[in-house]
Amino acid sequence: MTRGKFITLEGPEGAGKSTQAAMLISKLEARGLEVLYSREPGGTPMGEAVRGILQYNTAGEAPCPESEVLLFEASRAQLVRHVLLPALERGAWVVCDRFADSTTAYQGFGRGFPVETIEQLNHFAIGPAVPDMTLILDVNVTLGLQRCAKRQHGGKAQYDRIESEALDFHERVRQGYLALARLNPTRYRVIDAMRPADLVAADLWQTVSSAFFP
Ligand code: T5A
Repeated sequence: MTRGKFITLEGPEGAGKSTQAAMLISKLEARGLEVLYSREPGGTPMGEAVRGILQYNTAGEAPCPESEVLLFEASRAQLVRHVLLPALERGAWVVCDRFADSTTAYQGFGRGFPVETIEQLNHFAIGPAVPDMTLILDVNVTLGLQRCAKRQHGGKAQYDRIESEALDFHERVRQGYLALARLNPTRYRVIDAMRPADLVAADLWQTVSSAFFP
């Protein structure tokens, strides 16, 4: 059985990753492929519990920055072993809404942990589940946060723990993604996500189809 392809969607808050994941999956399924959607943090019972701790302090306290890194990695390790690798090995394609590059961007570039340390932890957590393609949906941080606010609370901003970080944190995250893309243009593709969703989807499909269905 040929291993399926693994595509990850990344980007700052409100870039439109979930919206684009749904549109991409429809197009892949229309080609007769089995496609699995997953998201991070989450995607397993343990990962969803960790998501609550990370976003909404459901353990009753906020994780310290070091715990935050390790909780993201723990959620990821579980998702990889219990869901992603079995799917890829049976030939399914996987579209994941955030993955290891989020930890590099948010905890590395955003929080300021050494990027090499984060990449070692990512490597330990993901093992052989290296994405075949990572689509970075690039959006201006102010526009992205405005989109999140509208979606969640009818225009009234009320953000989760990480969305509530200062604008300069989110700007470092955005610039971190763009730096990753410059270092490895083979795996990463940057898509301008500041346009209407259907234009972003068309660009994204052109990128995916020209790589995998030439
Ligand atoms: N995190 C995560 C880390 O710090 N480290 C890690 O290792 C990992 C894995 C996850 C949080 O955890 C952090 C990053 C995050 O802060 P989450 O709830 O999963 O949080 O949130 P995000 O992945 O950030 O998703 P967002 O809430 O930012 O949204 P999306 O998925 O990017 O965007 P989407 O599709 O939900 O769209 C948001 C709104 O914008 C509209 C949509 O209709 C929706 O209302 N929209 C557009 N509007 C105009 N034009 C477009 N092109 C639009 N596309 C979407």
